[in-house]
Amino acid sequence: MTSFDSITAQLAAQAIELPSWAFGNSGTRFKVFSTPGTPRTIQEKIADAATVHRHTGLAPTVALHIPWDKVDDYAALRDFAGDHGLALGTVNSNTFQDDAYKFGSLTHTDAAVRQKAIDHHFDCIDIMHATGSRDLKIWLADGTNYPGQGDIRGRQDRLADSLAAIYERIGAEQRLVLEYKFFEPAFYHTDVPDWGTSYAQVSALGDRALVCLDTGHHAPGTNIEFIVAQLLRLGKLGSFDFNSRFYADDDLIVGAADPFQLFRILYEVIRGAGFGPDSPVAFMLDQCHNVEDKIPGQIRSVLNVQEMTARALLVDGTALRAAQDAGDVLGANGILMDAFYTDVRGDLAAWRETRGLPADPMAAYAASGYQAQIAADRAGGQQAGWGA
Ligand code: AOS
Ligand code: ZN
Ligand code: ZN
Repeated sequence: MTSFDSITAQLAAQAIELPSWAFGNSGTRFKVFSTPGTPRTIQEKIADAATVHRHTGLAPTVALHIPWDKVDDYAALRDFAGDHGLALGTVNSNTFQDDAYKFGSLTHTDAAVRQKAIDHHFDCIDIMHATGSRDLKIWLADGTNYPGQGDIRGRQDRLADSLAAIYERIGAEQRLVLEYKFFEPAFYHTDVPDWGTSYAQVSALGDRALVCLDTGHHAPGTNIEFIVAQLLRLGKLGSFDFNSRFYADDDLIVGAADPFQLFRILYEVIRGAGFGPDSPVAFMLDQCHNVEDKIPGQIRSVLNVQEMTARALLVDGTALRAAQDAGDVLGANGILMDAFYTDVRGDLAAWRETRGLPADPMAAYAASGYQAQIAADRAGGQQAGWGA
């Protein structure tokens, strides 16, 4: 098997973007619990994201959600993030919480509603110029609940027109990533339900339009690593929203539900040249911490991604290909499983110390006093999505 020492340079280049909304309170329609120390402003969310980065060296950027993270001066917000050792990352649009969007946004039958949704994306692009963000991420809540409620095909055509207007506006260095989701909040059909639809829509736009794969947005049993392999083959995998699911869009800590699936996904990312500083694939978390503390939740998440990345990098590709070519079914499977079963935690801890990071970021955070300090300092923390 490949040695740990030979993979550290690749590990050192790993970057995982944190979602600003992961630091806000979240929950279900039954209850949103508030957690002491929850940020009240985007500046406090950035300070918390910086704390995750300080303890792990893994999370140099934070994604914004507009209008949840709306401020008057985005250039100043960029400087604020820079002062905390972070850059601002992906800008996420929001066309799902205005009454006007009850029956759709970019797909709506009413041209005025479609234009309102397009204009919102134009605002997001302006923000991206001020923040220095590369990616505009579009996730749509559009869809229907009952057969016959909408013209599925007409909605697809209107979506294509709306996306074309948005794509035309993005800058030469910017990208549009289109996320798919097979259900929720619409339950009969969604307008971008699967990777094929996202691929068809972004392919019609151009090279800087790519697919965003949210690991929680697939039916049970879906082979997600196959989708990863295919999109990389087609040059259309733009980004990941990492999280994990037991049942639906649970937005739980990545790697918590099925570490083996995360390993298999990361193996295909590496196999398809989707990993590394020159890769077009952005790693992002898209999670909610409903009952656990948010900062350790995010620390645990990036560490899970790092651990499974290390294991995937340990796969002996030469031996695996030889076994595959020889038709050695169990030999090939054994080579993959050897890497998956390798406990890399000790090696990672020792390597972190050589880089001036805590060997155990979870323990270091718990001992830092930061959680007690924010709990004392901040009263009335915000729900994720407040203020919109
Ligand atoms: C929604 O299910 C998607 O996963 C979005 O990427 C994201 O969670 C949302 O934009 C945050 O509200
Ligand atoms: Zn997502
Ligand atoms: Zn989701």
